[in-house]
Amino acid sequence: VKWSSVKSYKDIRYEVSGDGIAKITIARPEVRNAFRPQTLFELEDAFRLARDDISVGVVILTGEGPLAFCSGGDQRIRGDDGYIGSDEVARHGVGRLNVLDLQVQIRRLPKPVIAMVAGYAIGGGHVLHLVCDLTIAADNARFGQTGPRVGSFDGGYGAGLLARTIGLKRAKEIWFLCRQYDAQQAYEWGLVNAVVPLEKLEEETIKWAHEMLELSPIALRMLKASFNAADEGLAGVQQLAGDATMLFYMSEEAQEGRDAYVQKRRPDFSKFPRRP
Ligand code: 2NE
Repeated sequence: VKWSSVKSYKDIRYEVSGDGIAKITIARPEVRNAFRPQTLFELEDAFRLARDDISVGVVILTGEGPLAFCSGGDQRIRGDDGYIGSDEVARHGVGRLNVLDLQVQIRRLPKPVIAMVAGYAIGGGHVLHLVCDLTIAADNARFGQTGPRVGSFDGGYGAGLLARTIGLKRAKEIWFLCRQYDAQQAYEWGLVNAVVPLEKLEEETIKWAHEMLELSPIALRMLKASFNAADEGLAGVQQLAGDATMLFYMSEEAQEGRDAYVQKRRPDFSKFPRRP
């Protein structure tokens, strides 16, 4: 695949393949791709572009270099109330935990998101791969949470979704002991979908993306929303109901309602069956 850059950022790269794949790369390898508020604002922007681009069907989230996917929040700029940005968008000196907004955005994005993990997926970086729909890991990948060691925790998706993914006992082990686990262990636990040699990581991830690109976009969209719905409560119902509205808008029956309003006449729904 020959990637083309769509927009330039400071902390990330956003590229597209030209055949339906968007790739978003966290590019702070000097800190194992730890994120700061700026990184997260940029990631949110790139995911928004990927969502709005109707030629994009699958999004890959990854980290630069073979050493890390992401090592979580940048501890060097962690203030007393969150992570403090120094750049234009976030220089108010107020701490943020805006990775939580990104997690919601990835879950909500109506296209499959694949985490492509080489090296460490640790702390908030581990939760980022967790909220992606699929994870393809290189054989050098290492997974774990560090919260209780560095004075932090993610009790949202970080705890609850982890427990749903690999079971309560294992999720508690990961959080309570702060150990690291290799790719094979993660595979055996169902935390990742496949483990491949590092040099084959992108090739294999693209293969998975291409397989999904051959399938119905609306069926994939509905499945993603359905898998998430129960865990999201009313927000999950809202997303599914929104998709139902979208599909209804595409029907003659809904269009009759719109046309009647615009033409200032009574709608005639008589030809539409009361389905059993
Ligand atoms: C990721 C890990 C295991 C890598 O170890 P290693 O030995 O390969 O590299 P090293 O030497 O530790 O790291 C290389 C450089 O990257 C920096 C290091 O400080 C080091 O810098 P220099 O000494 O070269 O100057 N670096 C790595 N991770 C960083 C980070 N997160 N923040 C700032 N600098 C970082 C190892 O580096 C590691 O364990 N890193 C820390 C992982 C961690 O605890 N992350 C935060 C968890 S809390 C969180 O993410 C969070 C949350 O819980 C809730 C909401 C939001 C965020």
